[in-house]
Amino acid sequence: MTDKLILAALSGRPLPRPPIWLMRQAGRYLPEYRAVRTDAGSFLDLCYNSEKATEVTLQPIRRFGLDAAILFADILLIPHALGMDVRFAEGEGPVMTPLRSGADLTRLDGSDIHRTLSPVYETVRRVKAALPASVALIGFCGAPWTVASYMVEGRGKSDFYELKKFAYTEPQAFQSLLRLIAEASVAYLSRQVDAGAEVVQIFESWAGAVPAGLLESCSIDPLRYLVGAFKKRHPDVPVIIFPRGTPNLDHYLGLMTEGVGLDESFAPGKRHLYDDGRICFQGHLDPALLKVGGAPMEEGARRLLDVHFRHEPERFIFNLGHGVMQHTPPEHVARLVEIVKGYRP
Ligand code: 1CP
Repeated sequence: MTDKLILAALSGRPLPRPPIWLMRQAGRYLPEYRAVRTDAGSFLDLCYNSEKATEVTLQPIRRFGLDAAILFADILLIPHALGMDVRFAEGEGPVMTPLRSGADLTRLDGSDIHRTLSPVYETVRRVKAALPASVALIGFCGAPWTVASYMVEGRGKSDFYELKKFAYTEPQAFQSLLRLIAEASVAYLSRQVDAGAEVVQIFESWAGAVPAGLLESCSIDPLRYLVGAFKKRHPDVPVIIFPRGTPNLDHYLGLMTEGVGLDESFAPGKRHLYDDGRICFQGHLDPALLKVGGAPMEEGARRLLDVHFRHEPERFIFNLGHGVMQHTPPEHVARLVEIVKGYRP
């Protein structure tokens, strides 16, 4: 039997201590990441360089002794593999020529995504071979609505007007786009699992931007399709869904299979409203507290542990509510890991 705590948490087995990993645990806040990143060329070059992507995936594991590694890649590799001209502009985030109508969808081609994505699968194989036996390997993709937001807006951090306009004015073409992303994502996750991923996380990072009128058709239904198709192929691989910022968590719980990622806006005291005794809760320390460090961070972490773990030492994975912020001191991460690993119910 495996003694990976992340897998035990997701299958509801009792835990000797809370497991921990962090979203964006690899990244610019680590000097060793910046060193590899400088040598690698563009961000996409780094994602498709199996040797370097393996190295940056492993860096936070070596430094902090986290309980899971997350594959170093990006949710925007799917648009890239579908034929979009994704680039990562320095200081600006992702940029691509946007899809603004049904007619633009002819630019996409889902017939051969693995040709582009095969280096990612090689990274998964290499990471799996190098990881300590107690550390789980997490694969991931973006949820269709979130990935579509980048493809239609053409960039990150937007007001989502173009995305919503597409969804409202050409609902059928928009459904075709969501379906194309979902099908590519199932194939992509499936290959990650074949290569060694043991858990998958689906990032609905812009769940908070879904208007109520589009919630079911554009976020919930495409996710249900994605999870259902994935589970058909890999019934035993746990799935974590991260619907960041949603005020409608109850709508998502129906399609959750093993895990839900919570963000820092979720009040821990509300757990019982959503806890059906089945789902593993993951999260949800404010990333700003990790950057602040010291007593506020330690108190924040203990408060979460007291609520989620003390009364029921199972079905909880410690994480942040979102990714590690830039300029977070690595010593704060080390201290957080120490607190979480040292916590006893
Ligand atoms: O130059 C750099 O180093 C770029 C920074 C960076 C990194 C480190 C980007 C650009 N992506 C990543 C890696 C990444 N992205 C990982 C693997 C590493 C890890 O977690 O340790 C993962 C899981 C992601 C997932 C991702 N990419 C999400 C979902 C999670 C989230 O943050 O909500 C999203 C939305 C993206 C898009 C993206 N990629 C990069 C940026 C700056 C962004 C966000 C842009 C925006 O704000 O809209």
